[in-house]
Order: sequence, then C-alpha cells, then structure tokens
Amino acid sequence: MRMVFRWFGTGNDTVSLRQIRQIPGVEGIVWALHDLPPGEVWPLDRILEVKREADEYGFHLDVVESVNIHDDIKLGLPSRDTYIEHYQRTIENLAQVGVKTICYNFMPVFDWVRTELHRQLPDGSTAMFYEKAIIDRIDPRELIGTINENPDLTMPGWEPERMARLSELFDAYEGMTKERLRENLRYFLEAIVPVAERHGIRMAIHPDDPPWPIFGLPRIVSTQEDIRHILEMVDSPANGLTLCTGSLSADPANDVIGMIREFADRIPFVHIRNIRRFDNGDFIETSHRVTDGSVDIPGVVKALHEAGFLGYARPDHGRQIWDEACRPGYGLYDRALGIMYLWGLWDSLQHRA
Ligand code: DNO
Repeated sequence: MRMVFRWFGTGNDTVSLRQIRQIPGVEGIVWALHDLPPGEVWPLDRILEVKREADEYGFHLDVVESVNIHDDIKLGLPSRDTYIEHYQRTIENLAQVGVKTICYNFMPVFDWVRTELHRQLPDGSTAMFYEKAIIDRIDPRELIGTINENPDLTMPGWEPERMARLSELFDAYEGMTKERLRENLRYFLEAIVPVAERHGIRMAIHPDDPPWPIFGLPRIVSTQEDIRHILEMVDSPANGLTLCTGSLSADPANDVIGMIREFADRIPFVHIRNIRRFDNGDFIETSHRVTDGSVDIPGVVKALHEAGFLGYARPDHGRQIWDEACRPGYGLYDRALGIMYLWGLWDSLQHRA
C-alpha cells in the first residue's frame, strides 16, 4: 500500500506540502489543475510547475484526481470527439512527469453531493452529512450555495462556471438512460484506454457518491454489478477502479470487501473513508475507526493486504477537528489521524506475515 495525500495546490488549499511531509509514510500528492475547466488540454508547463513544487518536498505526482470529463462526452454529443482528443493529449502530457493513475468519474452533472458540510458529531467535531429526504425534495440549484460556501476554495465538481449552466445541463440530460450513459462511457474508454496503456497509465473510475440516482439523473458506477460491467467493457489493466469505501458503503447492499476480492487486480487506487449510515438513508462521514462508523475499515485493509495490494491509497474525507479552518473533508488533522490508523492496521498485518 502506497500512501498518498490529496492536495489542491498552492493558494487553493489550507494544508501545506511542508505539513504533509510530516505525516508518516506519505510518498506522493494526489493533485489536479483545479482551475482548468473539463475538456481543456492540461498544458505541460502548468504540469511541470506542480512537479517543481512537489520535487522540493520529495513527493511524486503518480496519482491525478481528477481529469474531469466534459459533459458532451457523458451526453454522447458529436462534439465529444474533440474533447476525447483533448483528454488523450492530457494523458500524454501527464505521462511526461511520470503519472501512473488517473482518477475520474462519470456522474452526470454533479460529482459528489452532500446537504451539509458542517454537521456536528457528538464529540463536537463536524463532518459532511447527506440527508436523503432533502435531496429527494429540493431543486438542485438550492445546494450550490451550501457547497460553495467559501468563494476562495473551489469545491471539485462544483465549479461556479459549471453551476451557472445548471439548468442547461439538466435540459441536456433530459431522457438520458442508464444504458445510453454506459454506452457513452464505453465509447470514451475505447478511445482512451489504448493511449493510457501506451503510456503506462491506469485509468481509475470513481464510484458514484452517493451510489444511487439523484435528481432523476441515471448512475452507472453504484454497485458491484455496475463495476464488473465497466471493467469487462474494455478488458485491460489500464481500465481500472478507484475503490472508494465511503461512497460505496452509503448503500448497505454494497459489499466493499467482496469488491476488493473480486476486482483486486483492477484497483490501482483506493479511497479509505468511514461513514455512519442511518436507517432512513442519511449518512455522515466519521473518523476512520471501525467503532465510529458503518464501514469495516480493518476488514478493508485486511482484504487489500491479502490481495497483495501494491496500489495507492489515500485517507478520504476527514472530520473538521481541533478548530482547524480548512476545506470541509480535507483538513490536515483528521486525515493524518486516519493515515496513522490505516498504517497501524497495515503494519500489524505485515508484522504477522
Ligand atoms: C470528493 C471526491 C470526488 C472525487 C471525484 C473523482 O471529495 O471524492 O470529488 O475526487 O469524484 O473523480
């Protein structure tokens, strides 16, 4: 297991590379050019700029999260070919700094969705919360202000330029079905995977968060069957999965440990996060400790260990603790605690072996 840490870039993160370097065992940053809209080619000089910054602290840039996919590709519009070419060009540029894995998602319109960014937990810390009844009821536009509470920090997937076009986007997806969305993913993968293969890069699709349809939009990466279907679509190690324990576990029917066992050789990257599920479909993000949430984190780590996992792992979202002023889900303290929990589990398994 190779530990990495998501970093949003200079001026776009409250956590510094200097701080990240002091977390035991973190070898690389998970990065992206967050200011570029989906569909643009990532310029090599911008990529090299991040490389210079990372080099100064001895971090690698092996994992990118995310190179986002233009909606025209998800919609299957004729203009998709241009955006696919741009994506191929971006892969070539990323290969020049040694990138090994590209995480992306194929969710229509929204990336992740929550109804509250600072829900208080019993210990006084706060975490991101999903209230099902609200999502079932509201107009999605009402969420934008909640998620983009801080104009200085762009929330990935919720870029103001994209949100300004929300009604237009919803119109474009009118009538979209699961089958068509899957076909559009297949079209994308058939064009992208050979380029990734040539450059030793593994694509890693992120599951839907939450793993069920919202606002009438279809979802295609929510279940074990969905994932199997995608991995079989283009049968190559370069067509992989970002196994996100928190996203998938929001649905109690999902067996993440079973997924690790079934898809082990197709998982280049894992997001390890705990959540607590409630019977009404709500969930809240919690500490990584097994007793604090509904996800069997020790079981997840054990399954990865048994599979001989050599890929990248990052602690996913943490709580906001110790009065840290940070991006919701992406503070330093709780993610660092999460890493130490994960290392504790991993090292004890190594020790026994
Ligand atoms: C949220 C993240 C997602 C994730 C994308 C991957 O915090 O888990 O934004 O990066 O879905 O493409």
